[in-house]
Amino acid sequence: NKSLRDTMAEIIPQKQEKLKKLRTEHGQVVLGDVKVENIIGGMRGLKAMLWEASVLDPNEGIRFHGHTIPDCQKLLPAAQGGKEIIPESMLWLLLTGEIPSEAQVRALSKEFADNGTLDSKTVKLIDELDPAMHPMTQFGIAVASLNTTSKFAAAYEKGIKKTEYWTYVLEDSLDLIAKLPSIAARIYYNIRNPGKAGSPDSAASLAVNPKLDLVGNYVEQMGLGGNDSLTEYLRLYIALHGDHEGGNVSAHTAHLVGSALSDPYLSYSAALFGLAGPLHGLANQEVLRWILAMQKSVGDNATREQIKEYLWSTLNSGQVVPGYGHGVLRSPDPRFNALQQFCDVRPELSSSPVIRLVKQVSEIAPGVLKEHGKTKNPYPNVDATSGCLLYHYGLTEFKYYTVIFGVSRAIGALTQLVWDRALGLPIERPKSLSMDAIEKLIPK
Ligand code: FAM
Repeated sequence: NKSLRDTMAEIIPQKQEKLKKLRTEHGQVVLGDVKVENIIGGMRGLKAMLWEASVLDPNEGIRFHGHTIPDCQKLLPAAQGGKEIIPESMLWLLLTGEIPSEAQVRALSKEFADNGTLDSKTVKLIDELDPAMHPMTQFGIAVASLNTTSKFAAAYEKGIKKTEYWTYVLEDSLDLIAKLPSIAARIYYNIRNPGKAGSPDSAASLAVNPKLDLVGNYVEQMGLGGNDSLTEYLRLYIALHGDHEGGNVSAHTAHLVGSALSDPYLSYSAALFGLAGPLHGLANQEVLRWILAMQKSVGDNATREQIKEYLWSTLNSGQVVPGYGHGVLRSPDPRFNALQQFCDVRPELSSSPVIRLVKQVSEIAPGVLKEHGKTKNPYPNVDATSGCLLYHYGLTEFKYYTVIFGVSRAIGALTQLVWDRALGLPIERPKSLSMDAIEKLIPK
């Protein structure tokens, strides 16, 4: 039952050796061409980033160190008394590539609870933010402000060896992951209780119970404790949203900003602002808005034809169908399937009108999107259902949904940041070209 730090210290030299070999023996191997269309097409399809913890197969979906989601559901320890994967287990797998023991996961939960309490300055900062500010903006501000506590930034200022960077980045990352639920819950409290920010009553929302796992605490801190189904859902949701290889906006942003040796708080804050875009993390909020509008229009017992018509009206008005399509995936998202299965085995969920409608749409929309003929992937992505479940559980503040995604994405983005420094990766600096410069390179 080795500690996480000892496990990392053991694995890192092996990985460093592997990278050195790749560079010296295969550094000149060509893995693909750069086409003009890659440059003007958001770098789609360019194999241009190192990302250790997960690889997205266009057809099979995400694999975490080679493990599929169903594998992880079988292998990774759950919370005490729970069945679903917890973020602590997923973080251990992402960081080390190993399946943790139950004792290792419990130790990590305890460490997070011990370090989860926010200092009074951070609480004051959050409480003083304009409650009308989007919760993701509040989240990014609070996370960035913690950089005053960065062990990496302090050590760098003093002068440390490059080989030591990763130890400080790991400490900061674990500290940030421990505090994210407290920050997120504080923002939630202030949205739900206008005018009560900083009141004596609000202090209760910050208490961290040393006996609970990360999500167990988060749910209590949001004031939603006592609902085991919601707690289990959030454990699964947060574990599954953790990592989706490196090229997505939030993950890539953390990696890019971190490559300038900005500390983990600044790097992850930048990632959160990318996550806040409607084509990325905000999609779950958009899906819910769209599904509720559909429900209002077609009612609770909609026919196939009515749903088809509604889908066409969305497409014909020039909008995307939110929750469908993906930059890399070309099949139904296994994260969507996992959340759908979570609903299928719980009658109180599968009979909920909104969740029923989501399922019906997922059976009909692929045909409509194929006929529409634009999107390369007509299948649901994870956002097609995630927000609707939150709504069912009574989280009716749509704008808050992406914050929960933000609590999750940290486990993947910060894992890679540790590896970036452990592997000594350099500052990222791709070459850009103007249209004139591209034209000059085109063979006549
Ligand atoms: N509905 C209608 N049209 C769509 C579409 C959808 N769901 N998805 C893609 N298209 C269109 C797209 O707008 C583009 O049209 P134009 O050529 O007119 O610009 C065309 O199909 C080709 O796009 P693509 O290559 O298939 O997709 P991209 O890689 O450019 O974009 C997404 C990927 C996810 C941004 C895009 O599918 C989309 O906008 N989906 C809806 C929003 C969404 O669900 N985002 C969440 C993604 C999720 F995985 C996450 O990050 N959380």
